[in-house]
Amino acid sequence: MLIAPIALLLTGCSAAELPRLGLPEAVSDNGHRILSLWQGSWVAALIVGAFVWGLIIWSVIFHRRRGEKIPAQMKYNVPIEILYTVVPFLIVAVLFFFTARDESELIKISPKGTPVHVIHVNGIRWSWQFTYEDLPANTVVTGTPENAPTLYLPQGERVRFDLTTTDVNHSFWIPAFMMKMDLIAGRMNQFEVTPEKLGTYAGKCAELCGRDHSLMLFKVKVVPAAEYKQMVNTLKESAA
Ligand SMILES: [Cu+2]
Repeated sequence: MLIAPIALLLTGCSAAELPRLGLPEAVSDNGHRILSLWQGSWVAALIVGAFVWGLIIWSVIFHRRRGEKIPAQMKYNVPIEILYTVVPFLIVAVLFFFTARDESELIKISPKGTPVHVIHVNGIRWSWQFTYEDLPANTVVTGTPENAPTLYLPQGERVRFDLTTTDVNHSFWIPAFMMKMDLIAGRMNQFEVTPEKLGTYAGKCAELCGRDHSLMLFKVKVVPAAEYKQMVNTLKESAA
C-alpha cells in the first residue's frame, strides 16, 4: 500500500505519469501495446512480490524463535520442491506468452497493396541515411555526425522502415515510440508504425557500433499527413 506514495516521492513524477511506471506517453500505435505489456508485467511482479513478502512476514512473526527448543528438522519435502519448480515455470510461461503475442503483432508487416509509406533507413558509421521510397523523387537525406538528419513522418498514416547498414551493426531507436530494431549487416529488418501525435522526438543508435556511436543521432518530426510530402521536399533541398 505504501508503494504508490513511495514511488511518487522517489521519482518526483505526477499522478498522471505514475500508471505508466516510468515509460513515456504513447505517441504511436505500437506504444499502446508496449505500454500495456510493461504495465501488465509490473502488476504480475507486484502480485508475486506481495505474496512472497506476505509469506516472509508470516514466517518471521509466527515462526520466530520461542525458547531454546530446536524445531523439527526436515530434509526433503517433495510436494514443496515440485511446487517451487512448477510455479516459477508458470510465471515465465505467462510472461513469455504475452511477450511473444505482442512481439508478433509489433513486427507484423502490412500485406502487399496496403498503402504504406516506405522509408529505407541505412546506418552508416556514424550517421543515418533516410530514403523516402514512396515519394516520386526517391528523396535521400544523408546525415553526418555534425549535422544530424531529420526524419519526417506523417501523422496517422502507416510507415514501414526497411533497415539496412553500410558497415557494422547499428540499432534504430526512437525512444518515444518505445521500440527499436537492429540494422544487421547483410540483411534487411523491417517494422511498421503509425505515428499518432504531432511533435519532434529524438532518435539514436542503440548498438555500440564504434568510436562515434554517441554521435549517431537524428530528429524525428511527426507532421500532419497533408504536409508530409512537402516537408520532405524542403528537407531534400536543405540537405543537398
Ligand atoms: Cu550505430
